[in-house]
Amino acid sequence: LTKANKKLSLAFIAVAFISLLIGGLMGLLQTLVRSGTLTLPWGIDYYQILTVHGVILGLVLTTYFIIGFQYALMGKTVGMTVKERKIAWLGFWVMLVGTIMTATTILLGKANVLYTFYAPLKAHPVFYIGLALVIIGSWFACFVNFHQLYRWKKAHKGVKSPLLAFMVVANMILWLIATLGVAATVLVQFIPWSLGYAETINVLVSRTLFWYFGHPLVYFWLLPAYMAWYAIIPKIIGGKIFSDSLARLAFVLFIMFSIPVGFHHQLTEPGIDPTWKFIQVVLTFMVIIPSLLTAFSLFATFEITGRKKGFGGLFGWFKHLPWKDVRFFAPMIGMLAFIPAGTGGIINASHQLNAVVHNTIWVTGHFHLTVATTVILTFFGISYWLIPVLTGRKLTAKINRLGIIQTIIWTVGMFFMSGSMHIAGLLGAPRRSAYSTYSGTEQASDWIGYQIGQAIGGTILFIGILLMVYIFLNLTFFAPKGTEEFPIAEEEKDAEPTPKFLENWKLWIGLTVVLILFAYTIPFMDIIQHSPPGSPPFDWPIGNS
Ligand code: HAS
Repeated sequence: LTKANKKLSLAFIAVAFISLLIGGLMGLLQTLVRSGTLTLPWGIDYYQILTVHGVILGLVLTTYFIIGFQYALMGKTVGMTVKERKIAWLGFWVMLVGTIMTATTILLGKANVLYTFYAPLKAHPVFYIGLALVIIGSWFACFVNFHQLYRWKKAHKGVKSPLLAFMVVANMILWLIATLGVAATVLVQFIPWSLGYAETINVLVSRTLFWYFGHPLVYFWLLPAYMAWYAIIPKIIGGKIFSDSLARLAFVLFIMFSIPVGFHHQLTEPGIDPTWKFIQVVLTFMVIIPSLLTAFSLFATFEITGRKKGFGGLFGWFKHLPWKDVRFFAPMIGMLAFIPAGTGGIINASHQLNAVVHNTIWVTGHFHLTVATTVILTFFGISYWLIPVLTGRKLTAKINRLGIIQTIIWTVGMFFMSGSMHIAGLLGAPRRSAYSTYSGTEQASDWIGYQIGQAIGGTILFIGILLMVYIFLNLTFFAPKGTEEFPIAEEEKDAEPTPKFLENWKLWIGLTVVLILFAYTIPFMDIIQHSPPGSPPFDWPIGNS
């Protein structure tokens, strides 16, 4: 990696860690408010801090970390030209201006609309314009990454692309196609409506376009973690990539199946034909397959590596894993958490069970296990080697130890917080509500103990955040100078060659478009046809309806 490339990745990752601190503080405040322990001062609204929390952690932290990490992977595997880097910086600044605009409106209390910004909740237009800029800025990263691989392929005709570069491009294709939905609703519906050019907004169209984006969004978060699991963790444990083809296949399946499934967030939504909900639920079960392939592949890597090192017996290989190396330990806890987290996802996707958990705090528990444990612990695991690589410093034994402690704190905090959320959700506690006794109803009194459990977990997690920010500052400014390894695993020597068709992007993008058209065209036409009078899909300029 060149010095200039390192600076670029570090800029993105620094924004992610600043977001972690701000967003984490808001999370702590929320759990305290919900448990009845704290009343917010100075007229600050509960939904204001909840919006900061969701937007800054769910959208800002993730996007910046992912883009920074992916630039590092691309720079390392296929290089980056000066021109590509300039465009990448331009994207960074566009995103940053957008982020500041959005954050300012939320902090001023002009956008208490949560990270899903469901209509008819309305924010200040600057909130939506800022969001649009963040998305447009991220497209710069897409095109830079596409160009990097294209340039490399041109110079290496007929050669298989490096696995990590393939994975980055797959993730950015997914992102580009998915963000078209949210860009459409923001640009065509929300901005004109919030500016007063449109009198009304078609709620169902906006929610459908949001979830067309909202579900692949979660795989955009997950896939960088999978990049580390497939191609970096094997190197850290002293092994090889189990199967290059299987890894590529998993990523291709994510491109195809992560998008046409948005209705599983809208199963209780009136106005969508049940047949199409059923079809999208079936497709949701298809998107579970690449995760099961991943679980299989990881177990195989762990077992083969252990056995090669001479650890026999049924589970003897388990002992060889470098439990004391935080670069392995943190992502490993993330993987373990993904077993209950993914199971929860399967429960959510099952139509009848969804009726029990939808809009309860169970769902919040689900995504704190998925994105806030599996994904974030893997991102922390990546940070322990990536930040030293970017800053030319060393991960010391002391920071390694602190990292292990940080991981344990996170696990304990999340166990209490997410565990309480899951149980309270099953007892009917709604998500997204401040403290209330619900006029003293008996059912609500059952939730209180779990809300206190969430506050305890939230407090422990905040300590974890402070520790992680300290580790970030240490690795950026204070750790001793030196060189840290950029761990990229190789394939097994006797591996079967990867079939060429896996790199046929036109095929995968074509199939994805077909699936999207299949899953969305008829229901979308239905939605528009049955829109209530006075609520056309796009009601502008005023008076058009
Ligand atoms: Fe989800 C709601 C369904 C995965 C995030 N999800 C959400 C929301 C978020 C989110 C943020 O169908 C809330 C949105 C909102 O605000 O309303 N989700 C699924 C399904 C999966 C799934 C089927 N979700 C994720 C991931 C997320 C995420 C990943 C973030 C990163 N989710 C839903 C549904 C809803 C939902 C409904 C809507 C609920 C409602 O009604 O509102 C699947 O992708 C899960 C598949 C995963 C597995 C696990 C495989 C296990 C692996 C680990 C192996 C471990 C090893 C370690 C090898 C089947 C890969 C072993 C080591 C040893 C030492 C033993």
